[in-house]
Amino acid sequence: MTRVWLALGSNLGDRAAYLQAAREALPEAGVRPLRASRVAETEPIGVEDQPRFLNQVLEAETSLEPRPLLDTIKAVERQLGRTPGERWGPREIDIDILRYDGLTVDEPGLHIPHPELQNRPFLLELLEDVETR
Ligand code: PH2
Ligand code: MG
Ligand code: MG
Repeated sequence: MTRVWLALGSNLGDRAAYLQAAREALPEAGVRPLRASRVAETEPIGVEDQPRFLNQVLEAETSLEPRPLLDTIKAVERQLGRTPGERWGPREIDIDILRYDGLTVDEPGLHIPHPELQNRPFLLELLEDVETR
């Protein structure tokens, strides 16, 4: 089992329900949440003209390797009804890998730790918050 940290984000529809649905769908997909941060409402970063996000960080364990984990969380996003949209644009549910154990991965489409981590202070705050749970 490996310890991973995931970011959940939603800024379309019933945002809290999408976060909850993600937390509930992950175990069946082989990703078991251990601790969840508080849910934060955050100003959109990147594309600014879009609704505010709800974001949350999960600490989880999984036996999936990084690439299968990525494929799995993408499948969960689709299962929950994520519709295709522009990069950094509005989305019903986004599930990103922030950290995978202490591993660094730089492959097409798969970058760990999450390359935007240092540019999104709320993610750093939520990573700290999850430690207090
Ligand atoms: N995700 C993005 C782009 N911008 N802004 C906030 N506040 N929260 C996000 O999760 C977010 C974002 C692309 O994944
Ligand atoms: Mg994202
Ligand atoms: Mg994503």
